Amino acid sequence: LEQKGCVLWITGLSGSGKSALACALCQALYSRGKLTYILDGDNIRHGLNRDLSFKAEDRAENIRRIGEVAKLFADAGIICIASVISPYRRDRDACRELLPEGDFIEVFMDVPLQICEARDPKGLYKLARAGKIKGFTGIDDPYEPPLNCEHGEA
Ligand code: GGZ
Repeated sequence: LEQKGCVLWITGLSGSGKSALACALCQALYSRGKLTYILDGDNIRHGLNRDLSFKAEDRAENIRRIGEVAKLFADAGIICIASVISPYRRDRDACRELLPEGDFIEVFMDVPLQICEARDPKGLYKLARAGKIKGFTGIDDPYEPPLNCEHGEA
């Protein structure tokens, strides 16, 4: 295997297109003969992280575990694509610290709440507005955009 592993960390609101970008990247890299693996927040919350809620400390633990798993994939020479809201800058920065300089590439889905909410692919924003989901990111829970992501200014 000639490939060197790394972590592509895609952060942004629900409905911003993180999973779609991860999928497109995975296909583009595959067609170039690269080995990739996607860690998707929504999927991992059904398995590895099914014990975690959406309160701040559980989001932090969710991100910590995903960061550690992503590092394992990178160590194995795989391009690991993490697509998770990861709303707290501190939690993302802690994942960055796990990897050698340059091996953690942070990508910000810079899509305004208004657009994510208009898309509302799973109807979750509607539920959050109705108060049926409490602590929904962007509605009544914070999202801190990156200040130092790898693809230009936030
Ligand atoms: C944000 C929530 C919430 C709350 C359920 N806040 O768009 P989705 O549906 O398919 O993906 C979202 C997913 C977020 O999981 P993450 O592990 O990426 O979040 S974090 O990084 O903040 O830990 C959304 C759904 O779970 N979802 N409740 N309250 N998103």
